[in-house]
Amino acid sequence: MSQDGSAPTGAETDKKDAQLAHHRENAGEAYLTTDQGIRVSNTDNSLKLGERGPTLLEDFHFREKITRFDHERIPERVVHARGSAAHGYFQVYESLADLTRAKFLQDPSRKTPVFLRFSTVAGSRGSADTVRDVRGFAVKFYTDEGNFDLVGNNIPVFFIQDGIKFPDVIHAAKPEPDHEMPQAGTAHDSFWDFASLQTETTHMLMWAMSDRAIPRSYRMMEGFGVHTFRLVNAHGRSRFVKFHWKPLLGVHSLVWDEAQKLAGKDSDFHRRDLWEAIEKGNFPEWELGLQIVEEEDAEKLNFDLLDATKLIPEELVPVRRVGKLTLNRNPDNFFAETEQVAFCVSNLVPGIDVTDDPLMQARLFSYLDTQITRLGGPNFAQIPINKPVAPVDNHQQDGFHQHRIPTRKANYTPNSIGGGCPHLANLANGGYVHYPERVEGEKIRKRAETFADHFSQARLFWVSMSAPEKEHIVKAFRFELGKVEREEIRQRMIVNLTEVDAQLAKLVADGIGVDVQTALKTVGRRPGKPAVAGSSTSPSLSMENTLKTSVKTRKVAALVADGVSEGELKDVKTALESAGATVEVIGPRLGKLKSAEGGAVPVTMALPTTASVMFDAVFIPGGKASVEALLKDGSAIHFVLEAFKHHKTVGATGEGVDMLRAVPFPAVTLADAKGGQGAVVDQGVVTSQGAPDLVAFAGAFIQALAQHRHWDRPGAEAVPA
Ligand code: HDE
Repeated sequence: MSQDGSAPTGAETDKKDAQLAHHRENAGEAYLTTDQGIRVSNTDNSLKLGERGPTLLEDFHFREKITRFDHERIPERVVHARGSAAHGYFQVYESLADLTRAKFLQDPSRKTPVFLRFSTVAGSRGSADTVRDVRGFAVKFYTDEGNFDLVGNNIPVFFIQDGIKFPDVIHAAKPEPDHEMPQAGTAHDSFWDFASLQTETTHMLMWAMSDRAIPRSYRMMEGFGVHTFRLVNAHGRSRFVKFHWKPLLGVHSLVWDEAQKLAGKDSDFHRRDLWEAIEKGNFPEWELGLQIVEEEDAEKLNFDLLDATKLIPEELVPVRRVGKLTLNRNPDNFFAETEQVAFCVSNLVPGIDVTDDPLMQARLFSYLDTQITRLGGPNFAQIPINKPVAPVDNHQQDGFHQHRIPTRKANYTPNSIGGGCPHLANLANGGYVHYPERVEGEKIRKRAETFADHFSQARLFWVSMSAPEKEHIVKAFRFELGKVEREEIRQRMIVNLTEVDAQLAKLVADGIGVDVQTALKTVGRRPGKPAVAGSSTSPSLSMENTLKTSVKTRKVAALVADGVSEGELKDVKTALESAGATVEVIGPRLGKLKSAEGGAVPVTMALPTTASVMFDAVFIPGGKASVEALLKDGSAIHFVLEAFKHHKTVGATGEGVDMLRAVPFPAVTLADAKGGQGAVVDQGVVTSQGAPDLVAFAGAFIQALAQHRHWDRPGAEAVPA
């Protein structure tokens, strides 16, 4: 039994699945019927008056079929419309009873079922995955005490401090109201107009312009609860907490040029990546992290814990890793599960409570409210994916799509007719009792003074970045602001950036036709806020310091043609696959190629259907004829150059190295043409020529691939691909 004695240990992971099983339908061999169960004899021709005559109104099958089709769509989410989700489970490492009375955080043997939906924010349902945007990271825990939803993002802070500004920031970010452009991106006037006027956005803008906003994969993103929550233990002791999700594959990103190309080449890039990883059994994992702040220590911080534009540096309050979430099952049906799932910040279980963060307070209202429209009425908690595994019993009734048939005679509290049922639960019986925080004050529309600093943490972020990360941020600002037509908006943004860092402002200004001094004069420096000094850093903010130890689930393209060296291909492929990477053999067409050894090499992807942006690395095995054929194919040459441009690992063995030598490949030291032992590695380009040393090559290639990207590659910029 688990600690609360309510359920057998370890069995909880199946509870949600078992519940969903009741709703799954696949009758197999069966007759086609109408919604009323009447067997249909013909679904290809409507009922007409004569073969060429008009369709008859009495054709109930035709009318039902068309009517149902007409009503297939529901409103998409007003934000976070584009998303992908998966099922899994969460398990705590050790009891957190000292911190919280939430049962699912107390029993290490308990596997709590979860459903996790990732999303972009601004784009509509059909928009591209790889746009520059914040990513949603929403987790629903189906606990025995009811649903707990941790509705977070992949960025630990938010654009605004008070939820009343949410419609403004979203209206500004979404496509403009007259022409609905641009789709899913913020590189337009209205967003930067708002951002430049609302300086509290600055910290989040730094994150949004960083590589965090173009993740390599949902599986390689951090997640954050953003707000300060409370954990309350059985003695009623409350502590502040920030929630983190740490991906076990590390935090990695795309390159902006790559992200833009992917939006066309594979607009489902992240969705496909998640789906395929789970189908292959490469289950994504995150550790849940907690930053705990004792109530009495909150005052000691130099920012307000209730301000969602601030984070707690991990160097100040370390993240304690307390459990692991694993995604292990794709949904059966996108609409029924991923589209209909409804997360809500106010879905809380005993032991987890909220704070007075004014952003959070607005969210406590908004989610349920929006879902009443989106899901067609107030009964959406009965939709299978939303249904708790904990028993539900109350006097809420009626409304659209009521599925339950209540048989109680008394539908009110208190009652005697129904034996007083259902009963109220006190603390001991698992009742949710709000933390009795003491508050007093005047009713007032005012931002707290403690929320006034808009730049210190933006600066902390900037100074904590590595040189390549800084360069990417500058380029992202130049790209976004470069698309802003109104000069005064660009000027205002530059003035704001001077408050973050003078060098940052100058570098961005130089790229967008703004002179910093003129901008300062025209706009007038904001009163009371001189440029923030200070150079303390928070290394945990930099993706440079993430895990770079594994090549698990990394995708490698092996470029081949007829005459490829089967031995080189096979040995390297086997080595990569045993290290956990995936290798696609990419040839000029599907089918089988003839190898140099005379064997048949199956092609898994045809070159015209793919592109280097869909891979983490490229490998060119030897085989004279194969390399000669590749050198005659512009798209093969482009493939290799583009991978180099995007700082990816490029490898070649035997005559494969000749390809790198023959194309306008930037100055990189390659293996000696005369051949020799071992592998040569320069800027992430791995080569072994002549009779290649495949063991040394594979080892070096794997090591290079684990680095994710080779940012220190001076020639990359010069590649025209
Ligand atoms: Fe949301 N947000 N949000 N948000 N949010 C919604 O709820 C809202 C905010 C987040 O995969 C909506 O069901 C307000 C912060 C995610 O289904 C809506 C404010 C964070 C998702 C809503 C915020 C988030 C949503 C739209 C400012 C990170 C997608 C559809 C006070 C901590 C969940 C829906 C999914 C969705 C309101 C700010 C995360 C309109 C008013 C901060 C991941 O209710």
